[in-house]
Amino acid sequence: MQLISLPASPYAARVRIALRAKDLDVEIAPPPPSWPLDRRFRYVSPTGRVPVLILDDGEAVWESAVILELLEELFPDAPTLLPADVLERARARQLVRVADLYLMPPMVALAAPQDPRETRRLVEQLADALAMLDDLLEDEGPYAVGGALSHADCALAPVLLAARVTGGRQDLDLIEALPRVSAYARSGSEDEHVAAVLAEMEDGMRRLTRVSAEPTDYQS
Ligand SMILES: N[C@@H](CCC(=O)N[C@@H](CS)C(=O)NCC(=O)O)C(=O)O
Repeated sequence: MQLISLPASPYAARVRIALRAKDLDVEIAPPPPSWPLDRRFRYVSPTGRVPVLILDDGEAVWESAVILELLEELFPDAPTLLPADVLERARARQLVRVADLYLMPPMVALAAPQDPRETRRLVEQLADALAMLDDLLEDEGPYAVGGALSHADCALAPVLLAARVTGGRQDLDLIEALPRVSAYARSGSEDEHVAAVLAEMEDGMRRLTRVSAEPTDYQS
């Protein structure tokens, strides 16, 4: 199998945490240089986005939450990342939805230049979503649901790293004042798989910052 992934992508990071936790042998590859417009890449990823999981028979599966679920079903003998209790399972899936529907959209929008009013609106939207997460998390860390690594942690740990970086770009700490979110973000890296992938993300983000700070031909 192959995972088309970028180190800094929170969506790809959640799948990489799951692959490590399940100890699955998967080649990690970047998208082609001309993505997301590359026609062959669109063939495996109709949305032009990463991550994409390419199975050994060439079948491509995209959408990170779907890939997480597929890994559970394809590899039933690997450690599960869904709690045994049916309600806890629902809660883990709910937290993945919170990441996708409420936390990621304002961060994705803030990654592009916005006018100051729109920036303020998006930062408020992100702060509201983080406050909601603070109410949803349990007091005991380092895992969000059921005392073990689950899809919820695969999704939330990378998103909270992205939220810290997004806030930092606005000279704001959006996490520190939220007791459960900040405790969870701190203790997340107690899990070796989460810690390894967060380190890859930080490295990827540092490289992106360096590339965007390098003078282009017309600047030099
Ligand atoms: N809903 C998708 C979102 C994936 C996504 O937006 N990935 C970003 C990287 S973080 C991407 O590929 N962006 C490229 C683009 O938007 O053109 C998923 O969960 O897999």
